Amino acid sequence: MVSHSGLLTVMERAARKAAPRLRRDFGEVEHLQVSRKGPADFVSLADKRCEDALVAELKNARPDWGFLLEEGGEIKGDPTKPRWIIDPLDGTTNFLHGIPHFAISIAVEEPMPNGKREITTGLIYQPITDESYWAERSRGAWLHDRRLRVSARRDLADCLIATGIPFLGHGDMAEWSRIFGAVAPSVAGIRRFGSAALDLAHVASGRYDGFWESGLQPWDVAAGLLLVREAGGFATDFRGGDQPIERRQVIAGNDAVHSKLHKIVAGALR
Ligand code: 2AM
Ligand code: CA
Ligand code: CA
Ligand code: CA
Repeated sequence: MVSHSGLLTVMERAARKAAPRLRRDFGEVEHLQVSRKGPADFVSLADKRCEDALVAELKNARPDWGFLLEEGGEIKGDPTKPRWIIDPLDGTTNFLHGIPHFAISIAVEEPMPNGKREITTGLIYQPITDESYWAERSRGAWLHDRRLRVSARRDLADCLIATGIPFLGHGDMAEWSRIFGAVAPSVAGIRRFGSAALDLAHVASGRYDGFWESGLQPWDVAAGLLLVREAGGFATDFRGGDQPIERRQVIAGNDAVHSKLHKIVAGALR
């Protein structure tokens, strides 16, 4: 049994405090006010309420830390301190369609002595299943008190791969189609469940053998990337580099699956 740090206790408490409201809104989704941030880019009152609840709780616990929020944007804090990167509801489209596949994602980004900022702690909490995926740098990835490990499959023909499909006005559909055309005939199956955070949590837990998607925002992937790496996996951008957040591209999996997916993706890029 492992006990996580005080910081994760703070994060999990915030997520568990925000979750009942999210569950209640999910049960009355037909009454929720929904607006559009762009074509097919929906946001509901539930996203905002959840984000507000998380911010209030986390601000209380760490008053001088800043935030990067999907809905609220940037809230500046003490630049020498860590900041929170939060997606209050990853999988809004599922949520609005009554599909119970969505999560809260909270990551901590810390300033390092070399001037860079790195993700050091992550939590992905799935309110409907009450599953809490968490990772701390060098301390592994966990589902509650169970240590997570990426899958051991090495032959693509045995692999279940997750992806995200570009949607109206977002992402490069032609590029995605070329990659899909090359991946699909080589693997056992492809899934698109609509929550990048949970996709990465499921790569970390070995349910999926691999994942690729582009056009993702920092709050979609910050916690999930740490989970995959701490579970012994690889998570890079499409060129195999260590900038999946900056380049908004993710390929993830164990070493073998990652390298095979990377080869296919590289061949499909123009
Ligand atoms: P969101 O639910 O927080 O907006 C997966 O492709 C990612 O894209 C999800 O993590 C999702 O995050 C985001 N996304 C935004 N709008 C979407 C849409 N219309 N369809 C699918 N994903 C969407
Ligand atoms: Ca959104
Ligand atoms: Ca998201
Ligand atoms: Ca969201």
